[in-house]
Amino acid sequence: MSAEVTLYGARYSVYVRAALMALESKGVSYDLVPVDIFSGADDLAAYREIHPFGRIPALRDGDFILYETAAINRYIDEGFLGPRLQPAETQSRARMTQIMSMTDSYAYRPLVWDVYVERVSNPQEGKPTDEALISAALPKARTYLKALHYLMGRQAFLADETPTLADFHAAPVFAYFLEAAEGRAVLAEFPRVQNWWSRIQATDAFKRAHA
Ligand SMILES: N[C@@H](CCC(=O)N[C@@H](CS)C(=O)NCC(=O)O)C(=O)O
Repeated sequence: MSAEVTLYGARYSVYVRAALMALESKGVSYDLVPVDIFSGADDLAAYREIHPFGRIPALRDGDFILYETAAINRYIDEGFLGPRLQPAETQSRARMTQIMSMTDSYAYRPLVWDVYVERVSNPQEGKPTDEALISAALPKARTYLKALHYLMGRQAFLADETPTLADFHAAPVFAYFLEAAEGRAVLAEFPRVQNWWSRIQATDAFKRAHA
């Protein structure tokens, strides 16, 4: 039986992982077509026919092509059977969108590129670490986690009592950030966020997307 949708991308990407978490949560069958955006290969020109900005992921459902992870994940939730991945209540749904946007705008670059890549990935690849980038990123990371602490309040997940698209946006960013000792130290300052991390990490969707 053929898969319901095609996802283009690579499993190392936080945004691909966010889409995989949505697909896995919903139980949608998919083919993951490998696109290694950092390979520098000439054949990426063909991928730009699908995603003109050359980022991953992109989704194909029949003739319908969609890029931008927030749009992809809303489509997966609204277009397929399975558990609801967006809060029913208007204000919670607005919080979900807010947290997704905050993660894109204020967390992805400092937590993944400035902390994880500089502290963990560059040394593994024999590249130098820019300590100034890490130092500048940590206050930004603290601001993000502090905001999550207040916005999630006493809920089990970031925008509701069950996982939503907000959790799928944030969790892959945390997975990289927490590979760095500095990331783990920042998380320890925010016990509510730390408890959320334990819960989201334990979900099958997280495990399958990060396998
Ligand atoms: N706004 C895009 C961001 C996707 C994105 O930046 N993906 C990264 C991988 S995690 C990428 O493709 N980077 C390639 C590049 O920066 O050239 C989305 O929401 O899908």
